[in-house]
Amino acid sequence: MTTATAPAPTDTWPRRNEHGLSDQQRDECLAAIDRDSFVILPHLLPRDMIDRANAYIDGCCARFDREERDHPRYHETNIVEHDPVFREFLLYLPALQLSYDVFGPMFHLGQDKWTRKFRVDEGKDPMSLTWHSDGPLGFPEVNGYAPLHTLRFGYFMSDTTHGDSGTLEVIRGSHRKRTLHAQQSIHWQPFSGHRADDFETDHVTVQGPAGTIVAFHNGIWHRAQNNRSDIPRTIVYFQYCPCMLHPLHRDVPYPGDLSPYSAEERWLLGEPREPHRWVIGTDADKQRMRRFRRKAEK
Ligand SMILES: O=C(O)CCC(=O)C(=O)O
Repeated sequence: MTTATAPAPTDTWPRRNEHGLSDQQRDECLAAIDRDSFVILPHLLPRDMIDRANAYIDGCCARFDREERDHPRYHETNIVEHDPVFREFLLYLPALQLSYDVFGPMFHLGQDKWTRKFRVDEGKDPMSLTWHSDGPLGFPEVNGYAPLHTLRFGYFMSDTTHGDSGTLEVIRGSHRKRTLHAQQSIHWQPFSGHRADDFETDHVTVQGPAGTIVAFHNGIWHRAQNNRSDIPRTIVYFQYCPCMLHPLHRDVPYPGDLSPYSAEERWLLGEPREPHRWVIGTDADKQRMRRFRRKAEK
């Protein structure tokens, strides 16, 4: 087993979330995802975003403890609306640059969630996850593996450089192996569980300080086990996908009032529109994410 470690915080620690990737860094990240199924971004998340997200999550966990004493599950989905800091995650420039690189202008938010795991020594923490891939379920493999249809960003809100933190583990390059739970042929069969496979070769434990950002392909085999340390392990996930794909937890078209949000946020959150504009898009639609193009295209 190997360990992938994030860069240590330095003077170049970005001060603002507008700290984007250069075109060369974008190329390097895409090449790493294509080769390894994941990449650790060259930037750490700004410290103040980590602090504000953790302050919000601390408050939630305290409330869950009060409300659900028996088996509290420390997680939430659809968090953009819960605290202004999550709007900054939604628009985090490096994530949107890479999403634009992969999907072009017609992508939107596929998932937004946080999870915190406290120490659990006995039994399985309901928030720990065994080996799986993010699909696609009910969609055939293409040439033996899963095409990229979601790009996921995991933002480490806690340090995971110590052992037994319950951090993310992955199988390097597994998006090029057989998909763990996709259809194996065009003949649909009901889901019968993940395939058992080789989870030792190219097994990588992703470690890093708070602020580490990992991006990965939906086809990657990954897991996160119990936290057996005294440091709560907290992660925020934001995932992007083509607009024609339905987000995992959110209602689309957006059912509420989008007037407080910017044009980019409204697009990512699934602003109501005519059906064909979810799939093909008009010229105006394709302008919405134009800010995230490469410098060379501008
Ligand atoms: O906690 C983690 O980092 C893993 C989460 C995960 O595997 C998932 O949400 O699919």
